[in-house]
Amino acid sequence: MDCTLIGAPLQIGAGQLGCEMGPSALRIAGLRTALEELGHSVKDNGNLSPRAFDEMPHPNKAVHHLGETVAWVEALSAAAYEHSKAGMPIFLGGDHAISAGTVPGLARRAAELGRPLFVLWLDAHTDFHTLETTVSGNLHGTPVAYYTGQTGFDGFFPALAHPVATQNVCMIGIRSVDAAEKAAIRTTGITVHDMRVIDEHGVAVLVRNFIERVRAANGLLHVSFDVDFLEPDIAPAVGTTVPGGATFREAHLIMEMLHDSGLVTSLDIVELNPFLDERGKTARLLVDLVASLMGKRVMDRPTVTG
Ligand code: 6HN
Ligand code: MN
Ligand code: MN
Ligand code: MN
Repeated sequence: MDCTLIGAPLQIGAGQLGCEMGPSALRIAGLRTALEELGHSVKDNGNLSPRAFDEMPHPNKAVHHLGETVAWVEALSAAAYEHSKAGMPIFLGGDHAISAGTVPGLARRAAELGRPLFVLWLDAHTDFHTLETTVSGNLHGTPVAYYTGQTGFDGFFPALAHPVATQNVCMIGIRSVDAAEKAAIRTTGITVHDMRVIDEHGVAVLVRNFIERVRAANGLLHVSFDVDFLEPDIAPAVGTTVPGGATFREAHLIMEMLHDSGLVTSLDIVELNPFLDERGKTARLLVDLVASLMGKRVMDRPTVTG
């Protein structure tokens, strides 16, 4: 497969600085080599940067860095659209606000192809705030509400030409949801698999069901991987750790099943804050998880035989 690496060193969407170093850490941890060893061809497109921007005040005084975020969203949306025309774009975040750009750009490409876009959201959080409901004002908490076309962004974020249908979004790993998000997400078609659902059923059945829905609809599948999806012990390099996350094997199994599905067309790796890492262990784990998604397996046969 032809993979394109696109660095998106956005950090002001998060509550603490450091995600700017995420793309570098993923490169230093050997992402390119890991993909090449699996037989993929890799083009590293370097890092994006936003156009010049002005401060953009918002009635919700908590909201910060809105003008900068909007400039990034525009740049990312354009880049995602362009890079989705050939091969598989892999976006190296950057905080999760990058997905407010990547997903709309991919949705534009999907609409052009006449195929629906599906999103697998692997995260401790639902990121379903609007500019009006966010309490922290950290805009990495808002991308899902934006790209599914909820009101509460109008006049600030770019108008959305191709909102993703909420029925096409599946979240796994959820364990921290603010009150406003909880109330809003209930009224949508989003599938929210919280950690309890994983405990009761295991990840395999959840992922298999979603994959089958994507396949039946001839969809494109975007995977958005937030580092805090993982258990903090194995992935400390993120500013929003929540205990009780996915284990090493749960995460790898999801990646292996996604690979076997052959349906994944794009990927975000977000929220890696190398400033909080322990000797690069989180960055290395992420590279290994991407390798599983791209075909690395323990034995030379599909790990999951169904
Ligand atoms: N993320 N709901 C919290 C907030 O500040 O709005 C946490 C957001 C986390 C964002 O996971 O990318
Ligand atoms: Mn997130
Ligand atoms: Mn998160
Ligand atoms: Mn919040």
